[in-house]
Amino acid sequence: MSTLSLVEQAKRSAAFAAVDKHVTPSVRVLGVGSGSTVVYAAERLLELKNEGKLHPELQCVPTSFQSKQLINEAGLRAADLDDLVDADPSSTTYTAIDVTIDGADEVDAELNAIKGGGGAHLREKLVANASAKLVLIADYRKNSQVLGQNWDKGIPVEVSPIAWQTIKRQLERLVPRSRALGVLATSDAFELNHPVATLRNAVRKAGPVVTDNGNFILDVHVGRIHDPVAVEQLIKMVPGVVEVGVFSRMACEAWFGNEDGSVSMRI
Ligand code: ABF
Repeated sequence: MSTLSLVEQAKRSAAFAAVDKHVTPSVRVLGVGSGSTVVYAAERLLELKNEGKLHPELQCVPTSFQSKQLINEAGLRAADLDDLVDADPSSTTYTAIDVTIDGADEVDAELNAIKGGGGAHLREKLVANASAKLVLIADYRKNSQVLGQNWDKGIPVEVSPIAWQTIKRQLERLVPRSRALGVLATSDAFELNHPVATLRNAVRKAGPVVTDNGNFILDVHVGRIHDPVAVEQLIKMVPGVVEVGVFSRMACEAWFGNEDGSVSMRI
């Protein structure tokens, strides 16, 4: 009988199913995401490694310090994205990674995702964008029809600390700012005409969370997101925004562990 809670068992089921399907002996470069669900993916990778079922030259690209730690603990070889991208100068593709497996805070019916609850979405998006396939893994709490339906902590937005309050103000006036710029900014893209942006503070220490890259995180509450592509672009356009935790049209598949122990896959 599993001693894991329902949620943890769901994470584990989704992670194992996705790794078993995608990390075959032919995969030479694997992106490894961040978060607690990916911990189970790393557990399965170690099992497959011990069973001799991974490519002998498998290289793993981390998306955070935590991710690098998971790769090391699984006895796998970590690789830097920039070293891989120039490995074959004659290559005509921009994808250096065969497949990336990563978690998510929420996934909608079209596989758009909110990511960055852990503050690693800049490297996660760089790795995802350099991947031929992005496969998301999550428990049933992340399985939504529309973004914002279940995730109530806002869109993680990594911003430069040098003018974070100016950036905050502009993010809270996305609609009027976009109209002033003549940019198609329908508030139909999201629910709130005036989003609320909150500086993510460190839980124990006083003061803001500082990302691996030395930036701050603003969590931007826009309500339900009906047009993830537009929302991602509108936020990314604000000067000083480094990266947005909306991953629109990037994932090719999502695996959800369900409350009843089953696993669902969305393509
Ligand atoms: C990372 O892990 C982040 O993009 C995302 O916010 C988080 C999901 O965490 P968990 O797997 O612990 O729910 O993928």
